[in-house]
Amino acid sequence: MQVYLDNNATTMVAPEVVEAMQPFFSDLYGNPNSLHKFGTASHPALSKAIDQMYAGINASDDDDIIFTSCATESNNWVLKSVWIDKILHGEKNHIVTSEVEHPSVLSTCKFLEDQGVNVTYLPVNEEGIVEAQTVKAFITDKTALVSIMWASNETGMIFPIKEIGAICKEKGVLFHTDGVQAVGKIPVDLQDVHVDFMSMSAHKFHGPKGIGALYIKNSQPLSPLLHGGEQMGSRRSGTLNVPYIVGMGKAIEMATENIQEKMASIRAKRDRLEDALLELSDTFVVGKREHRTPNTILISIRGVEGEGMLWDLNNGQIGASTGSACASEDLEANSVMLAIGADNELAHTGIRLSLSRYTTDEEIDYVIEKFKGAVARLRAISSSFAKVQPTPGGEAAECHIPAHH
Ligand code: C6P
Repeated sequence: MQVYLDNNATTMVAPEVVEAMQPFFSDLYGNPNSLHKFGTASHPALSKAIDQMYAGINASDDDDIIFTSCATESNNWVLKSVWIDKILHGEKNHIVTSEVEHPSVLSTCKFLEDQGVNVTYLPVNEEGIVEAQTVKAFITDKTALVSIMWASNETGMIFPIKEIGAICKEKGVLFHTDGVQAVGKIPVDLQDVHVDFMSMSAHKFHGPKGIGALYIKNSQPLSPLLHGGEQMGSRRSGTLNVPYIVGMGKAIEMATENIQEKMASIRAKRDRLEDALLELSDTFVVGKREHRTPNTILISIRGVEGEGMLWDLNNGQIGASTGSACASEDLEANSVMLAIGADNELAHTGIRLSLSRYTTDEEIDYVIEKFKGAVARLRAISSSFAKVQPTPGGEAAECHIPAHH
């Protein structure tokens, strides 16, 4: 058996999505901006995909949804263009974000700091989220933009986006949310929540890699990041990636249809896995499970180095991660665990397990067995665990950083 539990890094493309994309590679391959029939042949499928996107996040007809190459592009676009529009050519000089954003937000903010922008990186609480009142406290009359993720890729924690959106609206500050780990996993209703810009990525909800989108409320102005032709109303130039757009539309439709049932089924498997792993002594999971996306666990096992654990799991045909895939080569401690106050040693033990709607009960049984075996093996050879005498009966906790021994 092999089990893929790294669905926050990327997901399998759903077979129905592959099927929907197929005709647009070698059959209906015209450029949709060409006037001949080869070009116009893809228009119905493009319109359908756009409709599926609007329905998937409950956007209104007045809003824009612009396709991009990935969420990294969408995040860069918002941050850099708000800088150009409101800071270089405006009166503002401040951006508010959090310490736990994805690198595509944090690195862009560092770049903007180098350009002279004042950036505030908000701290998180012990569950790893930014509280709405913290956002409120740091907004000034110089703030151009607040950028806070909807759900964390590392912990699955869901941020209070509705409250933060209301605060930004009240204060007249633009609000961007990185919706990558929320869309397709939990209900995202942009009629209910005030958001000016939201980034999305198809490969997180069983669509293809290399296609993302940016939602823009009321089609409001935002300088383009890519200048060129007149595609997407000149908002984002570049020939439309028809098969991938069609795939993203199909994928969001499938992910959001009966989402409550899908969530309940994934959550039941996730909770069973989590309960079993928390039977191990000296383990803890970041964030209360009812505050998380239903598919994610960030678990820490004292005395078990994350990389060693990944190696053992990999040998057991299980794919997991120590955190964000794009930061996994640097062997640094998990940054979200550090942000919530874990000590350096503990922050090196984080393992992210992320399920999908394709994860089966048999796979969960298999992972429980292999995981427990790996922990026993690694603890037996762990010098740091030998030094720490585990409490009799162990300490297992959700959302609580055990005191440093
Ligand atoms: N996170 C992870 O392992 P792209 O691939 O550019 O479409 O998406 C980037 C991105 C942006 N925001 C969030 C919250 C994300 O989780 C990701 C991708 C992966 O956590 C790969 S680093």
